[in-house]
Amino acid sequence: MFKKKHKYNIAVVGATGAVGRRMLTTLEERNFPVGQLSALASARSIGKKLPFKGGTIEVKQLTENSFVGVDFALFSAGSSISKKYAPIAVESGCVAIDNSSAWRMEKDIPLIVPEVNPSALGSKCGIIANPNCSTIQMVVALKPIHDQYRIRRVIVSTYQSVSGSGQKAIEELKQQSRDILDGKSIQKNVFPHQIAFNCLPHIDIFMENGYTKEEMKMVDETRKILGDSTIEISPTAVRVPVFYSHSESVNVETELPMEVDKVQNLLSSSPGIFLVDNPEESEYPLAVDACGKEGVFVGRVRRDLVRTNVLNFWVVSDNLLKGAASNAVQIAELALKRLEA
Ligand code: 25A
Ligand code: L14
Repeated sequence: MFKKKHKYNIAVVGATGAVGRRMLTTLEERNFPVGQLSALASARSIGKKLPFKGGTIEVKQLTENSFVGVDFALFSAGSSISKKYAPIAVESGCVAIDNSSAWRMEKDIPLIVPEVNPSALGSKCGIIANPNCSTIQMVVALKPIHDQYRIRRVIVSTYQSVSGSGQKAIEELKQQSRDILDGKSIQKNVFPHQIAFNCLPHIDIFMENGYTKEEMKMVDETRKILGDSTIEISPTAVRVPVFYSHSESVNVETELPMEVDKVQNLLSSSPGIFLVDNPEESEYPLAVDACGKEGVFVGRVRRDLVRTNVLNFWVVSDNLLKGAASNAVQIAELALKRLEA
C-alpha cells in the first residue's frame, strides 16, 4: 500500500450517478485530505462538469489507465464495472472501496461499516466492500443491541426510496406522478410496474427460494458484518414512492430480556445513531428529515405485546449517504487511520 502523505489522490468511478455525486460532496463536507481528484464515468459523460470545492471538475472516461498515481478509488457504477476495474485499481496500488454487490460476500474481502466492525478491515487494504444500503442502516442499529443482549432473530420490512435505483428512477417517479395527476398514461422504464402512488414488493431480481436478491443481501451481509452466522433474519424489501432515504420496520428477538428505556439509552449513546422517539409529540424518524444527513435515525422503540425479549423499532437513513457515499468515505478515513497508526 501507499505511504503516509499529506494529501491523497482520489478517483470516483461512476461520478455522474446519484451515488457518485454524493461521494464528491461527502469528500468535501468531511474534509477528506484530497490531492488530485478524478471523476470517472462512461464515454457518455466525457467533458461533463461536476461541482467540487467551489469549482468544477471535468468528467473523464474510465479506462484501464485511470488509476495510475491514485491512492483511493471509490466505485459506484454497478457490479460489472467493479468486477472488471477494482482489481485493476488495486494492481495500480489503490485501495478500492466498492459500493456494488460484486465483492461483498467474497471470503477475503472485508465488508465494513466503520461504527460496527472496524476491526474486520485488518491491515490488508486491497478491495474493501461497502455493504448494501438497507443492511448498513439496520446493522448500525442492531450492533449495540447484539453486543448487550445477543440477537437471535430479526424480522424486517423495508420501505426503500427510488434513488436506490439511480438517477433514472428518480426521474421516473417524478414523471409518472405528474402524468397520473394530469390524467395521462404513464411510461415504465426502470421499474416493472407503476411506482407513483404504489408499493412494489420487488427489489433486485427474484431468487430460486422466492426471496429477492435485495432480501438475501440483508441476510448474508448482516451475518458477515456482525460476525454471527446463527442470527435468523426474515426480510421483505419493498420499493415505495419516496425519493430519498430508506425506512425499515425491525422486530428483534434477543437471548436476554430487554427494557425499552435501557435500549433507548443504549441506542442514543451509540456511534452514528440519533434517537428520535417522542410519539406524544408525533416525533419519530422520517425519510424527508433524514434526507441529506449522515446519521441513522431510530424511533418507535417498543416492547412486543407479550414477550420480554422482543422489541420493535423504526429506522431511517439517507440511502445515498450512510447507505452508500458517506459509509464509503468513512471507510477511506478508517483505512487512513490504519495507515497512520
Ligand atoms: O449494475 P447494478 O449493481 O445493478 O447497479 C445499477 C445502478 O444502480 C446505481 C447506479 O446508477 C448503478 O449504475 N447504484 C449502484 N449502487 C448503488 C447504491 N448503493 C446505486 N444506487 C444507489 N445506491 P446511477 O445512475 O446512480 O449511476 C450510474 C453511474 O455509473 C456510471 N457508469 C455506467 N456505465 C459505466 C459507468 N462508468 C464508467 N464506465 C461505464 N461503462 C454512470 O456514468 C453513472 O455515473 P454515465 O456516464 O453513464 O452517466 C449517466 C448519466 O446520468 C445522468 N445523471 C446521473 N445522475 C444525475 C444525472 N443527471 C443529473 N443529476 C444527477 N444526479 C447524467 O446525465 C449522467 O451523464
Ligand atoms: O446492493 O434501493 O447496493 O435499489 C443498491 C441500490 C441494492 C438495491 C446494492 C436499491 C443495491 C438498492
